[in-house]
Amino acid sequence: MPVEGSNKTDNQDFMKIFDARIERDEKVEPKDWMPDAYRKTLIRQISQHAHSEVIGMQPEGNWILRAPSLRRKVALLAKVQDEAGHGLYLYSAAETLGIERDELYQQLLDGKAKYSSIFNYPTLTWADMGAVGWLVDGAAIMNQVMLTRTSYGPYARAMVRICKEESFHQRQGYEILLHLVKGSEAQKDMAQDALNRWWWPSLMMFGPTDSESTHSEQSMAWKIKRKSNDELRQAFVDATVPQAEVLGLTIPDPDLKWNEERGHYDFGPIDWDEFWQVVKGDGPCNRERMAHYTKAYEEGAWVREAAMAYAEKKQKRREAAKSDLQVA
Ligand code: FAQ
Repeated sequence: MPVEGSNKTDNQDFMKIFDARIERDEKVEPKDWMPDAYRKTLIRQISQHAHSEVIGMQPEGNWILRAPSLRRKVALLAKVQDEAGHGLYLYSAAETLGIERDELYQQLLDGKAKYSSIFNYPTLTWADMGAVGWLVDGAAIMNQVMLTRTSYGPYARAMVRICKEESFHQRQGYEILLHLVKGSEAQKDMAQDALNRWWWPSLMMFGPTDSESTHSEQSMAWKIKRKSNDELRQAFVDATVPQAEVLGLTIPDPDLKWNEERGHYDFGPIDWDEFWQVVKGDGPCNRERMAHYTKAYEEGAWVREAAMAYAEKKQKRREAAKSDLQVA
């Protein structure tokens, strides 16, 4: 594989081939030449995405033991396990770009890598399991369906499977709320309260407005992103408002209104100060999430060591068998 910076003329030629590939909508694969900045952008985005899936297990994991029935417990357990699996596919996709998984973990532990702002909010009641599935997974799907068409092959392929699983997650969340709104007044109030708390943070998940987004322009040019943060946020609002109507719940936004001319819902201003505060580590649960992650990482050291020792033993056996064959 040609190395960037090895020769200026070569790199210009490789760049032309790369640009033409993007232009033709062909996937870039791990062994293809790619600009260093493209590789770095993907490592950043895919690893942040992986970290989000893994840290994202915490708010719901918190309710597995308190699920109100066996059926709910089984569904929630399966969902949380799926999120772990998504993290693993995504770490594997990031590794194809030439970075070790341990380094990715370390970046998260050192606070150098981000994870989605949404997972720094607390899950206070059972209705939050409904709201997280409906809104958080709903927002994640909106973003990830676009990413099934991203230009980097391994990321695009991981997204196809992840989206299928996320759509089960979204439905299980919506179904929890559907059940609650048909219940007692107290249950309906619990569902409304969860929507009130999760609505705005869910809109923030799509990232800063296009005018404030540092990476969007380049990522769109490279077809890593196919739709902008604001486009996706709007699509999410348009898809979610009718779902809230079916639930008989009120979206906590007095400015929310159908705009006939635009063919979209208008919605009120997002509190970007809150968003940046959470992103910078000062949200309601940032410290708790990282403390839990760090503890789990440290306590899992023996598993990683055992897996490495087993892999080395297998490798040695394979090599011994190979040299026996050569002698024979
Ligand atoms: N939280 O220039 P942009 C899930 C940062 S998966 C924290 O617009 P970009 C499944 C951004 O990194 C949820 N930071 O950035 C699930 C950048 O900072 P940097 C995760 C954020 O990359 C459900 C800076 O702001 N999904 O939920 C956020 O072009 C339930 C400027 O932003 C993905 O990661 C944020 N919300 O666009 C699991 C999808 N937004 O890196 C469990 C893949 C922005 O320069 C339970 N990622 N920032 O230091 C993407 O599509 C993109 O990375 C965006 C951001 C759209 C998130």
